[in-house]
Amino acid sequence: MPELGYWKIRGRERFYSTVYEQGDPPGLSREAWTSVKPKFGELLDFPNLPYYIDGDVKITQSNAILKHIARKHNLDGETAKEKANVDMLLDQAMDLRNGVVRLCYNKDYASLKDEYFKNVQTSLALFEKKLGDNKWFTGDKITVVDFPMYELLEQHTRMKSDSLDAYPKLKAFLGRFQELPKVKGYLAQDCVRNMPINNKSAAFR
Ligand SMILES: N[C@@H](CCC(=O)N[C@@H](CS)C(=O)NCC(=O)O)C(=O)O
Repeated sequence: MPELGYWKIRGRERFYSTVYEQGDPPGLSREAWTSVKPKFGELLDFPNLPYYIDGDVKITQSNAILKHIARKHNLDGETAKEKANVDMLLDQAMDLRNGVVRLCYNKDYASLKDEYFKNVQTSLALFEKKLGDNKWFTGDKITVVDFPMYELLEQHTRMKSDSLDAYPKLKAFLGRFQELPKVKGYLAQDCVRNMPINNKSAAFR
């Protein structure tokens, strides 16, 4: 079974999971990972978290990992147009993630939050328009993109419960995704429900 190495925070897919837990405050030690990271230099070209080891595929970079898993499960789009959309949306989702991660790990989270939610409207409106009347972000068939998009949009509603109220299509997408039987079963597990989104050093977990 493939191995995913990551922090003890929310992750995805069926895998053999190696979790690295950050130390508690005040030290917030990253030693669980940094103490073994040099050893990973023998296995990985660019040691980092997450890493993914699947036979002779040994990779880091979140989107490379997602695309590898997607190709194995035919979730990377069918036509050239769909594949291009998948690639674009994965990077677009990463841009959204980087913005929200910057906020969540900022010690001034409380004072910056309103400004963040004001500014993110432009981005949410574009995702709403892109989704349109499609079931999934690239059309009728679910692709890998729908996974990080679910994760990110759901996180926004955790941070601010009404954050998708102006985006009925995004809201319906969240409902549709979490009703998929396998997703529903996955999300119902205590270990998933109780898994924080961010590390202990974050202001919003
Ligand atoms: N571009 C990389 C970023 C990787 C990254 O920044 N990982 C963070 C956690 S999200 C980390 O703690 N890495 C451990 C390290 O820097 O050694 C990706 O998308 O995977």
